Amino acid sequence: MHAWFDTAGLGLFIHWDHASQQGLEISWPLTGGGGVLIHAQDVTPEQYHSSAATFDPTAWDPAGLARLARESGVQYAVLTTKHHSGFALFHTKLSDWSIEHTPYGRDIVREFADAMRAEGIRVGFYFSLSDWHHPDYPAFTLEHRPYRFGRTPPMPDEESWARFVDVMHGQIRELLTGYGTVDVIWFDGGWERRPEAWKAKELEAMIRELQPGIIINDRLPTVGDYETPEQFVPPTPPARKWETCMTMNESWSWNPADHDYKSPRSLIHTLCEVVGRGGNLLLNVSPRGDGSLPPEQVERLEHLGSWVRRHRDAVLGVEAGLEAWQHYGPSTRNGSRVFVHLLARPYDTVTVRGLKVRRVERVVELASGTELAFTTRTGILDGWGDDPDGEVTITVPADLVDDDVTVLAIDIV
Ligand code: FHN
Repeated sequence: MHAWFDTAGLGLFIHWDHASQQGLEISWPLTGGGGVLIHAQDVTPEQYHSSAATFDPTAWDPAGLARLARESGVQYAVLTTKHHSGFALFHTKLSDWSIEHTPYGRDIVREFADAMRAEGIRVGFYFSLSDWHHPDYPAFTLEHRPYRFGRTPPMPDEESWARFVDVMHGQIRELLTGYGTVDVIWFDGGWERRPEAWKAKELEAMIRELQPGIIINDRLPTVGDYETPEQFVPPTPPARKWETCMTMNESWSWNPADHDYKSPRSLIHTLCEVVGRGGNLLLNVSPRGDGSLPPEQVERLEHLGSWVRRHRDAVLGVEAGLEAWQHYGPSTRNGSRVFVHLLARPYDTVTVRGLKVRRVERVVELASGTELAFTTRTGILDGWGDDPDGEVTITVPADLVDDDVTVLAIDIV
């Protein structure tokens, strides 16, 4: 895979649509809500689509968002260029259903990509294969309710489908030719049609030709470089690279009725759990209809960022650390330095097992750089060997315990 992605650690997901003006979850309300997304509302497709006409997010501040992302440790950002609702946040010659034909008019995808790159953040495009607005898909109507996974809306006749696939491939070509280097393409919605219908292999060939360095997620059926568990940290890490995408509350896009926010601390714990198992966390934010981020989400990003700035070396640019039995909690590694993340309290000392104890050079509390006292122990007979495995017990002074997660760095020569 790509070295940068393997150890990226933290990405930012951005779910946004004109319907954010109505405070609606993205796309699902037009199908009648959804069992999976507990806060998704039920409105008619007509009502859902109506807010495209007034979309004018004058408070959208891509430079501010990119700065906040960089300050929070974000390494890549993925924007919904087009969700299942079919509305494109970019200018497309292949449809009128886009930001170009709204009061705002400017190309949000371009503004996003330019702003992220200016802050050194890699650029990712989310793109839904399913399109509940395009007549050839066909568009989702009241007759298609209730929504059934993989069965609605029904497959159209061959000609309509061929036209749709041309438009869909064409829009992806537009995204991959007009916006500079695109680091990640993040597909979604592939469950509604069979793999052959998407012409997945042809699409992959086009993508790799246009953007040879790109990473493709696993949701274009039969294609993909990495796995995307959703809203969940897998107990056993997938065999290949993976990324957990997760919302801060229970909605992907701005929903003022959803107050089910995770605490800032639990988001930091999730980041540690994910990177400790070799994954990346793609943490979602949801701009409001005017483009501004809700204060609850800014607060969480800032809190996370303040912790990441103090513990950057332990979560960014690292790989999975020790085996689960060696330490009660996540751990990461960068070369000869092992980081143990202390998520559970209380503790006076922390014991890490199965280390080459004679090679432990030093232990520091990462945020302050304070060197910590430690003792080692091996089995009596093992201790007669040259390079025995044993345990290291580290004293952690109470005043160095972090409110969220304390990290100890162990240097093993
Ligand atoms: O239906 C979407 C949902 O709205 C959201 O975009 C998530 C992000 O992974 N993906 C889909 C469900 O798997």
